[in-house]
Amino acid sequence: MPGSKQIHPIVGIIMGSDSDLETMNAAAEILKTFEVPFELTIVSAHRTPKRMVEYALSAKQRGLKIIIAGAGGAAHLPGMIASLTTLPVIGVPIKSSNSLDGWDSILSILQMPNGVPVATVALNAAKNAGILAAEILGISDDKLSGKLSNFKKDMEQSVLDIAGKLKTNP
Ligand code: RP5
Repeated sequence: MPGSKQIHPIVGIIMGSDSDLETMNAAAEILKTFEVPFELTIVSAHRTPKRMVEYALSAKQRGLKIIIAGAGGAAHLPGMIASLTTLPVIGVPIKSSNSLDGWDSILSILQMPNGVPVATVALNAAKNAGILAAEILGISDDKLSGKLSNFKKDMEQSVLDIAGKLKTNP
């Protein structure tokens, strides 16, 4: 469209199944708040391995700077993506229907071998994955860094407001 500005995604949000979407949407929502362009799709390490390889190998040349990958159970997606790209990968362990108690997913994503790191956030903590992605991008983007500072100030103020309302507050 004439005059319209094409916005290219710089964060890729991927997940092993559409059943992860409810959890992973939190990453998308917080990136929208910070006005960070992202793409979101399903890529399964086990069910679409060729798509996973294509996604990881093309990510950098397509302009992505960070990949957030969420998966549950035997959660190989974040680690396999990290093995195929030099982009930073943030892993979100998900307590899915096939997960015993979440530990399977946490350990599959966290306990990577030396040389292939995945920055693993807490169980189901897709919002934190989005914040971490924005913080990494904020290193070279002062405007984004300013938005993150305001986010932290707002968070602080909301806790202070709640504490101020507690009758037992000292
Ligand atoms: C994982 O298996 C997915 O990431 C998902 O968390 C889990 C269950 O997938 P579905 O059986 O719901 O498709 O690979």
